[in-house]
Amino acid sequence: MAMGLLIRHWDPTAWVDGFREALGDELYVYPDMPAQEEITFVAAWRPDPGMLAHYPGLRYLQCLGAGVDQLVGRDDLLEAVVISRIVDPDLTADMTEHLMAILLSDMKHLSSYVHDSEEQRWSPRPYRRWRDVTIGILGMGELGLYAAGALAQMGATVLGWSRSAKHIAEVSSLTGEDGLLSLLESSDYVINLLPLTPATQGILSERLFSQMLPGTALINVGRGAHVDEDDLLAALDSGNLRAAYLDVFGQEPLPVDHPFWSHPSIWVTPHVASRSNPETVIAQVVANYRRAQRSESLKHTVDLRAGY
Ligand code: NDP
Ligand code: OXD
Repeated sequence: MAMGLLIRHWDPTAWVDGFREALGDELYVYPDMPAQEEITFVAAWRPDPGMLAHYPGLRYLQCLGAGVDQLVGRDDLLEAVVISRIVDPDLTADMTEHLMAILLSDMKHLSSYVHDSEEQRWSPRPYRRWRDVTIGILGMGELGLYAAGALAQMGATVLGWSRSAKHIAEVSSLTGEDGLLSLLESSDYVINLLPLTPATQGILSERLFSQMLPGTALINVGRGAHVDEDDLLAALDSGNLRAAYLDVFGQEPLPVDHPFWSHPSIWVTPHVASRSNPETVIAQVVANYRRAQRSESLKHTVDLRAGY
């Protein structure tokens, strides 16, 4: 048995060095990954369409990040392949830090003050404290739950929406269409931390924007394909949505001529909200590979029917 490492769109250097140190000759690295039966376990990030069909022995596919939309439902994969993903304290905490940075910057009007100081304008704006804001989180999994707890601890009112109900101190757990509606009707900030699945694709559309409080700010750190881009632009232009902080996009990198770049109410970050850290993640991937070698169940496997 051998492991293949197939990384696209990320700098692979630290991953290759770390996996090589842990696995030595058991590791093959793309593009020097021969199509041999021996490669039964592949650790991957965004393999190109069709690439996985070259590995007839593939039985275990380990995503190097949290979101598995890039791997589930591909037509270059056998149905029997087990897919697993990353759940990691750094990935979880980094996401919460990113969300807090955006929320605080918005609440404290930091980008307006940067603009004011460029124009030598002294113009204090109203204070907003954590206790003044209601934050709705779509998706209460590994990342959403932790963020919800941290924001509630800061004093914000936090509502979380998921398929199954959660029990977490100081956070209201909502489910179903009614739950979604009450979250949208009460939140000053709506954070998207859903996985991208057939059920959630395009969910951030006119239907949801029209139910949000006037002046809501959207923070999308899920996936770009959660957003209907035309509907988002229309909601911002009508003033129903006040601002959109976007970290993920249908096409990445975001094309230079995309209207999001120049929209005055959109802030773009280049898919950096949270990134798998090779220093912590390699060990858990190697542990999963060893489990596969012993024919044991892998950690953090994906429910292929649910798609996450
Ligand atoms: P999880 O799988 O742990 O959590 C997913 C959550 O979404 C669960 O609470 C689940 O409900 C809920 N959910 C799924 N489908 C639906 C639905 N149809 N209706 C309502 N709720 C639903 O994922 P993570 O928290 O680990 O990650 C979430 C996403 O964040 C990733 O899939 C990825 O796309 C994105 N991400 C983005 C990063 C960035 O840098 N921008 C970095 C890392 C991840 P239930 O609990 O009931 O199952
Ligand atoms: C992930 C990501 O899914 O970085 O881990 O987007």
